Amino acid sequence: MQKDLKISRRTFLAAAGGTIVSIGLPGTFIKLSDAKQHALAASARPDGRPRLPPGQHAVEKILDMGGTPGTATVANWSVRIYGEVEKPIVLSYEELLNLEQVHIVCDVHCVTGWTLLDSSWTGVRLRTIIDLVKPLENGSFIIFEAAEGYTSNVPISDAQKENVFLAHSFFGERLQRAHGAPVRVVIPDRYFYKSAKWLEAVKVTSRDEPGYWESRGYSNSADPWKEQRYPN
Ligand SMILES: Nc1nc2c(c(=O)[nH]1)N[C@H]1C(S)=C(S)[C@@H](COP(=O)(O)O)O[C@H]1N2
Ligand SMILES: [Mo]
Repeated sequence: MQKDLKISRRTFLAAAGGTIVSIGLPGTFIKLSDAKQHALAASARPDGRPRLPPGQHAVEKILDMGGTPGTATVANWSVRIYGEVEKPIVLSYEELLNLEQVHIVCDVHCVTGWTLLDSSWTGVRLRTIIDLVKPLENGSFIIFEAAEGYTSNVPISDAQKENVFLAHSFFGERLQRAHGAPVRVVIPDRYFYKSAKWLEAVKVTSRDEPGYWESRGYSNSADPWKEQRYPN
């Protein structure tokens, strides 16, 4: 544990303040205080996994990783849930707010190396929405379709986890455009490229469809604790 921390800290310091090559816009690391790094070293997740996945560095604030924003506003946004389902639906922003709301505090991990701990979100569990459309038996994958052709994909079993959700608010305020407003996906336990911003549709499919980054050299499974950054 201690040894791991030293390695990750050295890597972190080397990157601190510098520009990193990212699969979005270039970002800048903001260094956590020594006290916080220390507290981090002592902590593990309730599931026993290390708080910081291997090769990740904690940052103070969420980074804007770019991408091409959608033009939807809360007034005209909607999400279509369709594909291998019994009952396809379209939900407006208002309809989303009328579903059961959850407040989730979670860590998010960008494949470029930064981790934001204890990020606070409000939204609706994806599971709640998947239950509404009733997937058919062959509905095994979820494809997120976002503005300007961005997509990401996960097995439906991942999408149904308790901590996977569509977010409309971040730390109690409406999501900013840069971070995916009106609504984005958040999948805390996968690298952040799975968490599509500017969400437009959720498609249930029988076959997997590798998404934007998944078909450009990044891992399809994207498990940060297995350090699945590249195809495995
Ligand atoms: N629509 C869309 N969603 C996206 C992206 C994108 O380019 N377009 N980039 C992904 C990547 S690589 C990351 S790391 C996160 C970054 O989210 P953030 O900018 O809110 O930190 O969004 C993901 N979702
Ligand atoms: Mo990313």
